[in-house]
Amino acid sequence: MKHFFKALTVALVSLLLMFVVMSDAMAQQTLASVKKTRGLNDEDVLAAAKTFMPRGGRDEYFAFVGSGNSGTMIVYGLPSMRIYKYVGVFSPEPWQGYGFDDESTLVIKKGSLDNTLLKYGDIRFPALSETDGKYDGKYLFYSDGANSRIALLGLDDFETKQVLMHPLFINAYPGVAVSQNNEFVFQSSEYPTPWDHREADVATEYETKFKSGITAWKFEDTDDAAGTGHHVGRMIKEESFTIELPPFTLGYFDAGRLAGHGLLVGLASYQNQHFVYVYDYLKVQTLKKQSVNEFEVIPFTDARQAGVFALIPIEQSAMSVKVDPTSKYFITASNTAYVFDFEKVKAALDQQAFSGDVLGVPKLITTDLLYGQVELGNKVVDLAFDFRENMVYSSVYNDKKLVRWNYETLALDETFDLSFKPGHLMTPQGNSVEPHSNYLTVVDKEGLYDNMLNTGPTRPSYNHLIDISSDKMRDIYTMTIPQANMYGSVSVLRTTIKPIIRYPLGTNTRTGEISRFKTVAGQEKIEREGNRVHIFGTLIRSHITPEIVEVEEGDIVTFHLTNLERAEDETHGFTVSTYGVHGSFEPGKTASLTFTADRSGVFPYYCTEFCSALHLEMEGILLVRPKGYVASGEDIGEIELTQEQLAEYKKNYEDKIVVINETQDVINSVVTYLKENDYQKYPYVEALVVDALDQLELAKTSKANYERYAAEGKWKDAFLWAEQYWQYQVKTADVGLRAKKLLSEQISM
Ligand SMILES: [Cu+2]
Repeated sequence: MKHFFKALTVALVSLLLMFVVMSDAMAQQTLASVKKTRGLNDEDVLAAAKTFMPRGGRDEYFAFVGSGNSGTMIVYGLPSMRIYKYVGVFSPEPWQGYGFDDESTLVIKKGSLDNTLLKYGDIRFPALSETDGKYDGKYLFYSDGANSRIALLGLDDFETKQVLMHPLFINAYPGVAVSQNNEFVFQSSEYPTPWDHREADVATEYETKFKSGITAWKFEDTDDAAGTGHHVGRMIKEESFTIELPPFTLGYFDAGRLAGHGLLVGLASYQNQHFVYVYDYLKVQTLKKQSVNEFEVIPFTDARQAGVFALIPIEQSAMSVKVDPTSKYFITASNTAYVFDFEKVKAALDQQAFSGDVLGVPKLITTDLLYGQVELGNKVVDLAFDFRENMVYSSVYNDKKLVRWNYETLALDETFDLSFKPGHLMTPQGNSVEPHSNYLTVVDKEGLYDNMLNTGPTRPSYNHLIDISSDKMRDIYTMTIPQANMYGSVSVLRTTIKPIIRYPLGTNTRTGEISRFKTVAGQEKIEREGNRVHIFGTLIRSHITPEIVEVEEGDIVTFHLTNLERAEDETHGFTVSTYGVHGSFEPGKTASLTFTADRSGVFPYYCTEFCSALHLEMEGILLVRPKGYVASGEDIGEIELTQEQLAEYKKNYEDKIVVINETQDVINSVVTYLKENDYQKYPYVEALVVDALDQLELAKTSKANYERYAAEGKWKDAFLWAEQYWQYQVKTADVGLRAKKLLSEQISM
């Protein structure tokens, strides 16, 4: 500990010296001089100013993107384009312990065929949950094309809650769509195969045994019974159903909203013939279902007779098809963009106005349904909608340009030349009934830049931020997306998402329920039954309890750990050295780590998060005794301290008490200020104060302990508990000062 303070003093002194030397040079810097030295023009500086986040400013939007085959979700912010988090979805992610603790491992394994822990995915186009066609900020859905899985994430804590493997499809399209009140989450196959792992001959049985299909996963947003604010919705496999289709290759799809509710539109192709399909998923529910591999299926023959699925032939292949925010139209991303009239399509499908068929699927007459068409260029990739009346952006890959056009007047508005070939597009809230029109993100598939570091043969994906707030588009930022082959993003206003700060104590975060392994302070214990050992432990600055665990070689051991913290961002990690045992514990979380102690020896365990200045003291020892080991010698009992050691602990204790009193003065002055200025009137300030006082409440036990040990002359224990008490005080003071600053800002506004 002494070393720590000595090092701190040295560091502070050198920092001061450095400042004295540097401040002279820094004083001469001006905006003009920096522009000159770095070779920036006005346009560069303007772009930087548009994306820079000053203190106290938060990004306007959350954005989410699937990271291709790494199977994780990336959270970034607009307009700063800063990456905030990687979240494991289809593959394990060590930082948050996803696929490492028992609870999250179960989530991944449940979504596999044979209880294996799949380690990658293929995720491209996520969808946000909706209420009346507006993003509600509660859930996010992903499809894994490679392994035919679907996943659900809760946006209250940014954790994956559910992964399901498709019981029929061998391969899935790596995108999803939701109906306007999340009644269904849609997933389709991409490449045709026989279903359910059956065999068939490609040459002779392709048309009879190979299939495609579309699944409507029933989603239920169950009430949060515990009242924790935790979103506990789930997809219900038993109430989901699949429409069976002939062997079409299926592509991008989107769900109609408002007047278009009940129809799904998507891309289909067969032997170089291209189509937009329309699927009435409401009407299909009245048909009789068969059970295939314990999953409800509507046979194609029944679906055909009922006329619930039809094809609209298009002359060119398209990369996507999207429903406009008003649901009056759906538009293809193709060199000639086809704008279809939703009402006409609905009526034609209802009246079964068919003409011919492909593989038995009826065709509608394209010209009867077309509102209009617009020539956009060579290799159109994607579309994104704008809030301004009927505006849409298209990316034209080979022409290196973006085209803004009006899909009602069918007139081109503005073309923006790019320095790269553009891929997928996103406008904030763009795939909902209320898109915004300040930013557009454009994925860059080329990534050869003279202003980026060369990271070897594989480069990151690049995502450009285009300012579309005025008539003239401007490319204002290029972010690098590591660990990802990037496709589509979705983005929602920051204020729509309401993230939690802490879980109710003892929460199994994957189910939202209180874990039966929840352990509170003072209740820590080790239970043994035969070779099964359960450790019920707690984590809090700066202790892991218990500190010593003894087991025998061959025992099956589970650490059930609860993070007792209530403070903001006070996560603890836990790892047992060289044993491959690891977990992450957010405030209030309980998770379990099970392993077989198959190697004898001494294995330190410790906290892997830098959680406080005393973080390194969060440690303990796992002792794995060799099988049949019998302890020899006497129990030596507690080691006695020498008089000198005792005197040093007493001195340390007394010094700590001085610091504690000083810290208390700070807390008192803050509390006085807050009370005098009616902090309760400001909800965010009040939340901080509650957090701060919560810390002090937890500190009471530590105070009682150090006072008791001091009275008994046990100076080592007294010092350690005083240290613990001070940790709480510091956190209280820190949160209190933030509350004070915020309150003074609110008052002066
Ligand atoms: Cu820690």
